[in-house]
Parts: sequence; C-alpha cells; structure tokens
Amino acid sequence: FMFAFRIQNIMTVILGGIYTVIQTKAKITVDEWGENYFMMGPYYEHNFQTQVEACEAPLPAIRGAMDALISNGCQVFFGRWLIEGSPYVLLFDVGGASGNLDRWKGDLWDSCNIGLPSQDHEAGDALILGSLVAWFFKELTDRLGDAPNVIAHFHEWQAGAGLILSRARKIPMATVFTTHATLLGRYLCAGNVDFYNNLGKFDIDREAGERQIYHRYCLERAAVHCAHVFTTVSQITAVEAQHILQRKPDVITPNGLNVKKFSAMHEFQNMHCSSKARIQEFVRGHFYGHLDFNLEKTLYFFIAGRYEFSNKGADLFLEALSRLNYLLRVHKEDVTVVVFFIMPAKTNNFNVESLKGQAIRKQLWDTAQGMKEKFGKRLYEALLKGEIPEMNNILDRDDFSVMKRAIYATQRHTLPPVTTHNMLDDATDPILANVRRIGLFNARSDRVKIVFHPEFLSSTSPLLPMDYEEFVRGCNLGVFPSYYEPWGYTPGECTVMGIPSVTTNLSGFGCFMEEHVSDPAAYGIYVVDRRFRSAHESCSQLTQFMFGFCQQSRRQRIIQRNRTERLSDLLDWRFLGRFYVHARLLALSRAFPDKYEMDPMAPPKAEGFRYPRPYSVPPSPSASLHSTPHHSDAEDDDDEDEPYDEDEEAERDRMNIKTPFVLGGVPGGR
Ligand code: G6P
Ligand code: 1S3
Repeated sequence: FMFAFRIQNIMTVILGGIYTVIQTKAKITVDEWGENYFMMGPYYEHNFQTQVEACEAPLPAIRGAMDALISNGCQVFFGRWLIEGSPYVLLFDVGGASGNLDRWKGDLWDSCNIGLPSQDHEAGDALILGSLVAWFFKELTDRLGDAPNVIAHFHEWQAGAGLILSRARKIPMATVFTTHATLLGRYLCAGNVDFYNNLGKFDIDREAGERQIYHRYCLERAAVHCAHVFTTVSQITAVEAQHILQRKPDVITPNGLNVKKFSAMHEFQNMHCSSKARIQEFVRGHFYGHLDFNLEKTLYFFIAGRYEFSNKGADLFLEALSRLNYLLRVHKEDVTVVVFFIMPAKTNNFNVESLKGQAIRKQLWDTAQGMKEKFGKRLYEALLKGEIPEMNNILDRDDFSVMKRAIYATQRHTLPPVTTHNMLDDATDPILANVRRIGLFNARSDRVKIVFHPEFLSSTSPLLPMDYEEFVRGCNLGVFPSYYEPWGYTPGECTVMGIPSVTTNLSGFGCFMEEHVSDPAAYGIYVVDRRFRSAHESCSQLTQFMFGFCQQSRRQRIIQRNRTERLSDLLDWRFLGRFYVHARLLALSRAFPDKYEMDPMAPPKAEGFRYPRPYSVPPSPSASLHSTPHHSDAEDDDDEDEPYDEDEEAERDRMNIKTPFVLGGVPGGR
C-alpha cells in the first residue's frame, strides 16, 4: 500500500506550491497504485462536504484500523477526493482529539526528547495529527501482518511527528520524507542574510532558537533522520538540506504538473488572446481618464505567490521595473508595461477608486451599446427608404449630451491607484513602501504602470473576474526573480501554458531548466543569475531581460510562446513521476531488504537529456542576445496576427533530443 500524508494549513489548502504537488501528482500515483493508494490529512468539515465523496474503506484492514481509533473517541473519515484521479482520502479530526494533546506531548518527549511549547498551536495540531496517524499505522500493520507492505510518504515538517512516532514504535513500514523547503532556510533568507555564501557557517541550533522555531526545527530534523528515504525538490535545496538538516537527500524529486495538450497546436495562442482581452477590460477601467497609452502596444507582466517580499524577489523586481521605466522613457519606446503584483496581504476589501473605475468603464460600455442600437436603427430605417442618412444628424442633441456626460465622468484628479484594495498596513507594506521610494505612481509619463492586487484572484471578483490560470494565459511575461525558491511552480505553470517567464538560478525550476535546455531564454525561460552576481548586477540583468522582451515584435512573441509551450513535456508528471517511483522502491529495499532489491537500473538518470537550441536561433550566442526569436525582416510585421507555424522547427528539435531518462518515456512525444 502507498500512503501519502501531509498536514496542510488553511492557506495551502487554498493555494500554494505544496498543495499543487500533492493534488497534481494524484493522477499518476493512482495510475500506478490503483486502489492501493491513500492520501491522508486533517479533516475540515467544509472541505469534506464540498470536495470529498464519502464512501466505505474498501479493505477490512483499513476499516478495522479506523474502527479502533473511532471506538476510542477519535473521528476518522474516508472517501474519494474529487480531483483528477479520484484518490482515496483518509482524514483525521484534529480538533476532536485535542483532549489528548498533553499526553501525546509526553509520548513525543519520551520517544525523542522534543518538547512543544503550549503557545504554538500549529505544532500542537501537527502532533495530534501525527499521533493519530502513527496510531492508525500501528493498527493497520497489526492487521496486515507481513503482506502487503506499507509505504508511507510524509511531506514537510508538519507531517514529521507521524513519521517520528511510527519509527519510534518500530511500525513495520517503509517511510519517505520530502521537504519542500527547510524551515530555517526560509527564515534565514527572509532576514537579509547572505545565505548561499554562508551555508556551512550557520550555528543552526542557535539560529533556530533565536527565531523561536527550535521545536519545529527539531521535528523537521528528526523526521529527516528517521525516514528510510529523504527527498527534496531540487539540487539547490538538497545542498541546503545537507547543511541545515544534516542529511544529504537520497533522491531529488522535481515537481511536475498535469500537462494537458490541446488537439489544435495553436489553441493556447488563441486562449492567450481571449484572456488578454479580459485583462485589457480591467485596465480600461482601472486607468480610466489616463488611457493615453496604446493598448495594442501594452504588455502585461506579473509576479504572484506567497507574500514573502524578498524571498520571492519582489524587491529585485521593483528595482528593475524602475530601471525599465527609465529605459523605455529615454529610448522613447511606445510600449507600455502594466505590471501586476498578485500577493495576498491584509486588506479590508477593494478600494473605492478601483471599483469606481470598473463602474465607469461599464457605464461607457452601456452608453456605447445604447448609441449603437439607436444609430443602427436609424440607419436601417433610412436605408429602407432608399436614403443614405446625413451622418452628423443621425444622433440628436440628447444623444450627444448622454455621451458627453459619460465622458465627463471619466475625468479624474488623482492618478490611477497602485493598489486595488484598502491595505491594513499601508504605511509599512514592503511593496507600497518601495513603490513610493522608486516613485512609480502610474503617472502619464511612466511607461511602467503598477497594479498591486493583494489578494489571490477569483472568477467571482467584481474587479478582475478571472481565475489564476486564465489570468496567467492573458499575460505576456511572468517575473519570478526569487532568492529563496526550492522549486517554484509559478514559472512552470507559465511554461505549460506557453507564457514566457523569468526565474533565477537560485530556484529549483531555474536550475532544472538550465540543466535540460540549451539557451533557455530562446524558449522564453529567462534565468537571472542571483548566485554568482551582486544584487546590482542581477538587477541589471533582469532589467535587460525585460527591456529586450519589450523590444520584441508581436510575431517574435508568438514564436517565443510556441517554443515555451514545447517545453511542457519536460514538466509533465508522466515524465517526472519516476523520481517518486524510485524513492518509494528505495524505501522498500531499505525497510525490507530481504524482500525487495533495488532495480539495478535505478536511480533514474537525467544526464544526457537536453533540449537543443531552437533551429531558428543563430548559433552564435552574441547573435541571439536576449534570445529573441530569429526571423527575416519580412517577418517583422507587427500587424501580422497569424501565429507562426513552428511545427517543422519543433519536429527537427525533437529529433535532435538525446535519449532521455533511463526508465523510458520520451519527452517531446505528443
Ligand atoms: C495570439 C493570437 C494572436 C494575437 C497574439 C497577441 O498569438 O493567436 O491573434 O495577436 O496572441 O500576442 P501578444 O504577444 O501581442 O499579446
Ligand atoms: C514550497 O512552497 P513555497 O512557495 O513556500 O514548496 C513548493 C512545492 O514543492 C515549491 O515549489 C516552492 O519553491 C517552495 O516554496
């Protein structure tokens, strides 16, 4: 059996990289394990009612183990999670078992000398869940006996207690622990520390203690050392884990996505076009009275994610935007860049000015529709009479008054707002503070405009009614210049939708792309060097990437999007899932060495696999500066809307790909 277990706090239930891993990986894991795969986690009544179809556990051993807990007053729920793959889920009511907390704290102390302070409720909940899970596994393995064997895969420190207790009680099962970031690494990076140059020099116990996370850190480190197999999501986090958690990961398990291919190759280009039109509608409202820039020559950039200002690189991005604004102004470029920051902060709803903008846009739309009706009707009547009407008279004085009133309503004496919401910490908010410092206030003369949307997107929003995927599709460039990013799903999500993005060589994703793609920028993956360059140099590089991007013609952008989308096979779980397969086999062979031997072909190899430079890019690196898609001048026609058919180039590139990972499966095969 295969049990995957994690605890998730409310935020990650809604959105977050780790949630994406668990949810998207379900399908291939169910394909592999079928009815023998069970996900585990905490029970939330609302989520259970809306996302889970309750059913009876299929196996007597599982039912028996559940009953053992239930008869002792604990609530356990079973069902199918209604996501792709419909995996079984086993959910434990943490609140209902909280009466046991003190006793279970004692058990934890007795088993590994880790004490939890009473004020840390999240750690307390993690322990309750872990204790329930370990108890469940004891009951289960008692009933299963020798076969089948159980593999339990635990994600993140919050799940660590279950693993530690299971091992302390010598429960016969194979265990895997995956960390998606180290607790201390995340804290240290957020605190203005030169992290990567000092990895070996930190006094880790003291650093954790000073940040009052020592007990959490101990749970994480103990889980790492208890697991038969320890994995993390990237090479860069593996090095970090080796220093911070003092164990070298056994396997790197890169994060994948469920890539959906459209039957028509260019469907994603059409989707970009229609989603962009919806973003343009928002912009028309938000910038009412200031729409003196050409929307046809406006590009949409965005950054999105958990609001960790410097870890996610929002600091570098803002500084680079200020430089980009300067470059676009001095070079008298007619391009405008509207930049969205989608990072949740504390707010009390949308601000009046933003709502008013959308209301005014709607009013102009209604006025135009009304006039169109009248105009059309009068024109029709005239034509029926065999006349061509006098165009100046076709609308009367009242009509002109209505239109003038609508235009007057668009006058404003303030600049279009930078933020869409009322911020609770307006004065101290890091994005706003930096916007004030660099002075990007959406003035008419600015070529870079900023919209800070401090809430995740929702299709029911009165302001920007789009879900995240639709929004990403409509943008031109995702910018994720992270300093601390174990993997980084945001640029990966852009890639599979055919949207170019900026990443860094401090993110797992960026390193993965540099390893597997020759000239990633030609494919629309711009990797900023934040590792071997100073902050100032990284900022200049980011500015140049963005400035180069702004200088591309529409046709070049279309070609580049085609290339970006071609990389999606590389990020598909059907391809990357093999590293999880390997981790599980390795755990079985370590837990039950007499029964399971490692496949001699393992571990899966990634060496030798590389996407070649696209055929149409000239061979000299200098000729492909900024890696703009190469094409003849004749192609350089901005009005040309037809997507450039790159099939032939794509085919040639694919033929050129060396045999990939040992376990088979050819990326690039559709
Ligand atoms: C897609 C559509 C084209 C459209 C283009 C806009 O490729 O198929 O019809 O012109 O997007 O691209 P842009 O880079 O200007 O947003
Ligand atoms: C972590 O989530 P985060 O955004 O806090 O896990 C993600 C999934 O493995 C990973 O993509 C990300 O880099 C980590 O930082």
